[in-house]
Amino acid sequence: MAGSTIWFSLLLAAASARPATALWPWPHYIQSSDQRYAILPKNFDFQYHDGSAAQPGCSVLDQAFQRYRHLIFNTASDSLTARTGKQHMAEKNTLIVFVVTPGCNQLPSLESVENYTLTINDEQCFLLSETVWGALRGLETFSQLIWRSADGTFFINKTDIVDFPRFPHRGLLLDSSRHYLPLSSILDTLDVMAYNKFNVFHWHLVDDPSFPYESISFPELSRKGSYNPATHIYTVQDVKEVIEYARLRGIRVVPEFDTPGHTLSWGAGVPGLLTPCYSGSEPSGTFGPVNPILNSTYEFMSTFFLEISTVFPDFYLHLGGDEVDFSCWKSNPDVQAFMKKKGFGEDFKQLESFYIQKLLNIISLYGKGYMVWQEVFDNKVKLQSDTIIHVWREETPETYSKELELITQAGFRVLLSAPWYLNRITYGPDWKEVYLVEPLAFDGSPEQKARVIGGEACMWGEYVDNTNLVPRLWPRAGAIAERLWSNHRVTDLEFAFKRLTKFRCELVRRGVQAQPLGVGYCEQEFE
Ligand code: CP6
Repeated sequence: MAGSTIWFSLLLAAASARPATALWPWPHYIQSSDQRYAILPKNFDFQYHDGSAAQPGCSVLDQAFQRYRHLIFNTASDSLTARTGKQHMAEKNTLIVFVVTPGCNQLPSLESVENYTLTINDEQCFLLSETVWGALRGLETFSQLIWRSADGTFFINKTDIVDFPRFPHRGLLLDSSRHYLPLSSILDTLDVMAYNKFNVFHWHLVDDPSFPYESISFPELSRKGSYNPATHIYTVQDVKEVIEYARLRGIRVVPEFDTPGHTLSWGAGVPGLLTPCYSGSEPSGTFGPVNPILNSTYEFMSTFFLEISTVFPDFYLHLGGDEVDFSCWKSNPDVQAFMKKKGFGEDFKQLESFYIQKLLNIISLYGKGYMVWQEVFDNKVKLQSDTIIHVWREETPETYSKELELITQAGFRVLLSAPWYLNRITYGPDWKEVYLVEPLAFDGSPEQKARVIGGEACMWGEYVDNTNLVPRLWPRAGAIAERLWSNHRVTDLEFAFKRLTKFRCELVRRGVQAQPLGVGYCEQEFE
């Protein structure tokens, strides 16, 4: 009895000498040992290997080195000169970075390779990657490997990591229409996305309640459609700032301009764009979806999306296409006459398809790819083969799995969001449910499974603004980030809980107001 108690205490002592490796998301291959190396902040440096394709002047990595130096060493309270006495200790004071292919000034894309290896041993402290994007992922992992002993010394253990993403599209949707989100909170979110290895910012910019995007071609859209055209808008300059800030963190920006539904806010700035609804034989004064029967609608869309195609450099635009309410179209006699002429009968899905078809043809002319919500597929719109279908309808795991099966069977690539609504909250550890989602748990061939390119965590904005965005996002979005990055076998809830709890404390240390996962406290206390 006494013997086992002593043994247990020894175990604890050994464990406290080195905190268990707590990475988030968990890497694909890792081997680490108790062999440790001290790091002296004032001597520490990142360096490009002589043979690296990226060299000083590479904006993506030069700036990442500065950010990570700050994140790792700039702890709030104490100085960086905590100890310099024990010089006999093995030290690691340079991380050598080797990038194989150039591309510092490019944008990340769906095809970007994000693999990296980290090697920390007696001989070297080395980060190797194919691309600068992989180097960014490796730098984040490196920053999470460093820990501090009780006397404040920084350490890193002997470690080998080989890592790469499971899915190439790991997104987060923010909704800046239901509530305007200040530019600074979008930029802050991009920082935390990078800590979680998310790589796509899906910007649901506009919707029914407000149109905050300041268009160059149609300035009336935000002048009439934003909550406040002086303060609650994003100028093209703001958008460019978001895109560059994201690029420097290896994050793509995919804007969504959702039509023909969810467009009430477009109406004030573009007279004639929306369908007038009727009550009986008279216009009721209210408006429905975009009017699909007028040439002027398509002329507007051509000009508007030409602008969007140039302002947003990503290959993909998200064109929406969800939740179109047919009642207004039904009420309108001109729409009824158009339906008759086209032979659509009473099938308004055909009218919706007619609109989407024409819109997609316009976008294709601009050399862009597109993503659409699942209804566009469900309604049998003819789609370019590189279209990405976004599964959002919640219902049950059975229904979204069936949807994944059907979409991949038809040969399309697909993104999953249905189980991943962060705007929904419940009392208790609700990260577990989103964590345990398995995107490939549907019936289908290996070729079908390969068409699942990833997923997105969604933060719809009806009940979310700048006051509650951050704690509602983090660390819960992290659970989805790990599902999209790590091996499918990384599903142990106890292991995840320990690491996510520590990662959440690390987020707090980095200045993110991430909410707690449960009862407890953070080792490095905060104000
Ligand atoms: N806004 C838009 C939304 C939603 C969608 N589109 C939505 C509705 C209900 C849930 C989740 C999302 N708020 N434009 C659907 C994609 Cl539960």
